[in-house]
Amino acid sequence: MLTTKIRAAVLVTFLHLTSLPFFAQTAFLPVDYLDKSFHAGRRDALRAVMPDSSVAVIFAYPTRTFSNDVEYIYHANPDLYYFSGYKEPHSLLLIFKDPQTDADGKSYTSVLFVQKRNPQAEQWTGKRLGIEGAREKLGMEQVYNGSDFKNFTVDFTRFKKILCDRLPADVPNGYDPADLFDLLDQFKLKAGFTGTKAPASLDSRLFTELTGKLRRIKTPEETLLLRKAVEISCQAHNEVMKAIHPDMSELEIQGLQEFVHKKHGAEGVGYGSIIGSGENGCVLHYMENSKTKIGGSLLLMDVGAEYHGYTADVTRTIPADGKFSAEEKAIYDLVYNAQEAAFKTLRNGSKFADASKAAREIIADGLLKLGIITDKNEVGKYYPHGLGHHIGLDVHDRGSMETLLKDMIITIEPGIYIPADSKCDKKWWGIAVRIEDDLLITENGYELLSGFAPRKTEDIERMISQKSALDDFKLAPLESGKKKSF
Ligand SMILES: [Mn+2]
Repeated sequence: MLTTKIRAAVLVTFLHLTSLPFFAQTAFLPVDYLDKSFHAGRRDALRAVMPDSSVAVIFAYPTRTFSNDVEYIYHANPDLYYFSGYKEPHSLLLIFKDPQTDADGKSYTSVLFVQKRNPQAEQWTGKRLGIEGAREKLGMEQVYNGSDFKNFTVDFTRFKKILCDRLPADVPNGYDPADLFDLLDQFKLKAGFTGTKAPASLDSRLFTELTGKLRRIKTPEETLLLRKAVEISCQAHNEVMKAIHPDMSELEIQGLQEFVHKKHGAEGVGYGSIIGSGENGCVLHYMENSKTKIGGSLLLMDVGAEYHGYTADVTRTIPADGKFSAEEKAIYDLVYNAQEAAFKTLRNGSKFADASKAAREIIADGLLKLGIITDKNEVGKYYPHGLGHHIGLDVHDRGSMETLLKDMIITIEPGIYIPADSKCDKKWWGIAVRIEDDLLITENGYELLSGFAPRKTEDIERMISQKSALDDFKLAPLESGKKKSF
């Protein structure tokens, strides 16, 4: 990767370049993105529940520094994507409850401010949709460059409610006079902020509530993308099961998981992949994955593919040596039974608290019987987290799940974690088990979307005994690794 210092010099040389040939940008691209009618439908659905005289204001997420002049791979704000399909930074979407009229007397209900086309910048960071692209590809009627927001006549003070998420903080003011910093700045001026104090009409609680009500119920298009993300994730887990060997490293297993994702077109992961062998599995969000040899203990893998923005969330815990020990199986079966008990409660209209209670009861009873705890109230020591959450454009997707409804897609993920030095027989030390599945709530029950990857101990052992195409994937040893001294 080149640095921006070189970039500045090169820019001068290539100023005459406008854009890449058209065919190079359209051939062999995925064809199953959400359609513009989906996003238009979501805007209509939001407008239908917005209160009278209100406007929803949705800013792009800021870009983030990875190192020096290198940025993290950009992730779009899920709300902005959901309601417009726009995935670029430095942008702003307005959605109005009541139709507005432009200077030509044309009525509109939403406005998108996009990143301005810039051939020089696009040569470095990729093609921008611009005004025309946002009109054609996203079907947005009112589209302007971000630089037009400053003089755009919208009097935010006349709305009874300005619905918006928490505004992004610590946003740097870059060289672009219409970057996110400026958009935020101009919004605050227009909306009547006094210093950092927001006007009384600004309501992020209601924004969260209304968008959560929409986003927690998946449309058929979204369900299809989530099904795909989940199936890809399961296939990755299965391939690791087949290929696993105690000599492997945690990083290597992460690589195998993510290789399968990408082989199937998943652009990334929905969260940092968690590959914890032995006691590392006790760290709930362990992402270092630094152990060079997983050995023969249990391996906890919490890895989910993100496909076209929608992320799976699947955890499997497997014996790296191919066979669960008696202690490992005892703990595993407890988690499995807890998960099954939770599954049984699920259906349209059921209470998530009932699923949580069912799972917690089984784990508490089981730990008591095994002598790991002496009082059921101690269960939280070894099962310290909740039972599940929505998935979608965020891995912890927005929306209440107090009452489960048809077409929600949720995870059920009980776990037991027994770190060394716990106050129990040391034969249990270092055992960590989580089983996490993704389920579609239906009228009378649920559909297990992640059933592609085995969950029962005997099925996992059978999967591990299978051959993997990756068994024969051998790389030459590193020459630099042979050197013993400088
Ligand atoms: Mn989860």
